[in-house]
Amino acid sequence: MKTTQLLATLTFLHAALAGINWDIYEYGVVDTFKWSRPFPDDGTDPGGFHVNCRAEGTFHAKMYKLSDLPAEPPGGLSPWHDAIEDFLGRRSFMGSWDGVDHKGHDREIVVMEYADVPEPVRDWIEEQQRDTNETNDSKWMFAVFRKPKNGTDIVAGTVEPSPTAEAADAPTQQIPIGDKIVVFPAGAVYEILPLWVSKGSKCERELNNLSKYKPQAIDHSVLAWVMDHTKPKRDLGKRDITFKIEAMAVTETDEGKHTRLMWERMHRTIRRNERRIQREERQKARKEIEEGRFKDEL
Ligand SMILES: *[C@@H]1O[C@H](CO)[C@@H](O)[C@H](O)[C@H]1NC(C)=O
Ligand SMILES: *[C@@H]1O[C@H](CO)[C@@H](O)[C@H](O)[C@H]1NC(C)=O
Ligand SMILES: *[C@@H]1O[C@H](CO)[C@@H](O)[C@H](O)[C@H]1NC(C)=O
Ligand SMILES: CC(=O)N[C@H]1CO[C@H](CO)[C@@H](O)[C@@H]1O
Repeated sequence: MKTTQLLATLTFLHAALAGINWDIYEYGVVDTFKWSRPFPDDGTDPGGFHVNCRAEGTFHAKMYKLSDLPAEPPGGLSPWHDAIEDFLGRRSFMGSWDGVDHKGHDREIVVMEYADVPEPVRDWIEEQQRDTNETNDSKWMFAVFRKPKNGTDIVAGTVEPSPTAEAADAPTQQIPIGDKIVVFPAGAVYEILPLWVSKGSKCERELNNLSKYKPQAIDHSVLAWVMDHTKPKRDLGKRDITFKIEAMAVTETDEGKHTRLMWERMHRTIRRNERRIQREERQKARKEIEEGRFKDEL
C-alpha cells in the first residue's frame, strides 16, 4: 500500500473510531438505558425518511466524579456535597453519556450554570418538580441548587421551582437565575434531547412537543442524539466539557413506506410458513409415535 493510501485509511479509521465511546465496553451501561443513535452520524438522512428540519447546539458544562464531592471548588463540590448525595441517593443512577456506569465513586455527574440551560429545558425541569412531592420525586432527575453565598456557606437542598405565570405575584423569595446551578447524571438528558435545541429552529413547535420524540424513526416523529461530548482534562485539574446535541423532525418518504410495507409483508409470510412447518412436524411426530405403538403391539 502506498503511504498516501495508508494515511488516508488511518485518517478514516481515526475519524470512525473517534465517535465511539469506549467506556461502554470497558464499564458497561445501566439496565435502564434504552437509547441508541437513531440516525447516521455522517450527516446523511435516516433511510426511508425525509428530514424536514435539523437543529443542533453545543453546551458548556463541568463533569465531576462522585469522588470529587468533598473537595473544594472548582475541582470539587463541597458546598453541595450532602445535598447532591441526598438527591442521588433517592434515585437509581441513570448513567453517564450513553448510559455508562463507571460504578462507585467514579460515577459521573454533570454540573451546569442554570442560565446556560435552554429555557424549554428549564421549564420542563420545573414542571417535573412541581408535579412531584415529598413521597415521590424519583421522576425528577435534574437537581437545581443555589450557589453558596460565601466560602463557608453550605447548601442544604434543591431550590423551589420558580412560580408559574399565574402564581408569579405570590410573595416568594426568588433566587436570580445566575445564582443557580443544575446537577444531573448525563444519562438523564436523553429523555428530553429535542428541548435543548428547539429554540430558534425552524421546527421549534415540533421539537418542543415531546410526544413526537421517538427512540427510532417513525412517520412524523422527532429524533435526537448526543453527537459529541468531550472529557474533562482531569490530569490538569480541569472539569470543563462540551456536549453537542442534534435533533431533527422527520416524515417517512413514499419510497420508505413502500419498502417498509414490503418487509412487513415478507416477515408475516415467513412467520406464517414457520408456523405451518412446526405444525407439520408436530403432526409427523405424533403419527410416528402412534405407528411405533402400533408396531409394539404386534
Ligand atoms: C404524592 O405522591 C404520592 C405517591 O406517588 C401520592 O400517593 C400522593 O397522592 C401525592 N400527593 C400529592 C399532594 O400530589
Ligand atoms: C455566609 O453565608 C451564610 C448564609 O447566608 C451566613 O449565615 C454566614 O453568616 C456567612 N458567613 C460569613 C463568614 O460571612
Ligand atoms: C403533540 O404531538 C401529538 C402527536 O403528534 C399531537 O397529537 C399533539 O396535538 C401535539 N401537541 C401540540 C401542542 O402541538
Ligand atoms: C411510591 C411511588 O409511587 N413510586 C413511584 C415514583 O415514580 C416512579 C417513576 O415515575 C415510579 O416508578 C415509582 O413507582
